[in-house]
Amino acid sequence: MYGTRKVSVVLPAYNEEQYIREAVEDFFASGVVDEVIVVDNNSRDRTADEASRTRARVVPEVKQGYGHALRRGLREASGDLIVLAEPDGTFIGRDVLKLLAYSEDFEMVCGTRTTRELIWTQANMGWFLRVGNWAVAKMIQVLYGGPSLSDCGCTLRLIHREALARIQPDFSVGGSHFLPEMVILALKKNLRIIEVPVNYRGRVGESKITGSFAGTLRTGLRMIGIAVKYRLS
Ligand SMILES: Nc1nc2c(ncn2[C@@H]2O[C@H](COP(=O)(O)OP(=O)(O)OP(=O)(O)O)[C@@H](O)[C@H]2O)c(=O)[nH]1
Ligand SMILES: [Mg+2]
Repeated sequence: MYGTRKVSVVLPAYNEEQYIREAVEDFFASGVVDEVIVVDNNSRDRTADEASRTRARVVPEVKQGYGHALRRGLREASGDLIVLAEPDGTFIGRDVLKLLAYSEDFEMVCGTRTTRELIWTQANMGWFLRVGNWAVAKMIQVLYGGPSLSDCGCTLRLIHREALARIQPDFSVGGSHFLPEMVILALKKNLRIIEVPVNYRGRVGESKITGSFAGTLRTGLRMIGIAVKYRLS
């Protein structure tokens, strides 16, 4: 609980057997998390088994994709404040407290992985990823007259249930470029958004999206595509 508000954490999981249990425990260990939803996205390893040994609620999502998994988790979460994160060891459970501190004043609080002091040595945050995330975030900021944005690809973020209800019906992206759609829809509804610096560590287990240059480029181009599409529509 955060004050009188129930806090949910959504963890999209595709073959994350190595860290899923520790991730669930780490988020509960923050002391403020009431519910963890693990969305098992057709994992072929023991992700679901491992998750079911924890206090998390495990829900299967058969539509394959990062966006589909997050959208399913957002539908399942029962909290007043809903946090999106990843179960791969890149994010730290106690950083939820940073998001919560700003949730008093903002309807959406997005993590940013651009603060050098918080990027761990092993983190997958090379220059291309860092500059690319920053450039697409700035593009969205300019196109939609948003607040200062510096990272368009940070899963760790918080949204109020009422704010989510206003944008949820318009979600359309099921792939790896879901996060910018979420921000763009929120900006179009004039929701109050702020970014806060969060820790970013190296991942445990195999990377699925930004582990390769090609994967990063593909996701980046899709993010630009969605930013332009909504501006023209
Ligand atoms: N790529 C991908 N990720 C999925 C899918 N379903 C759920 N996920 C989860 O979405 C999160 C993002 O994928 P990651 O491989 O961590 O990608 P990333 O965060 O860009 O890069 P790294 O953490 O450095 O590997 C992970 O928690 C995945 O388990 C899916 O269909 N595709
Ligand atoms: Mg990751």
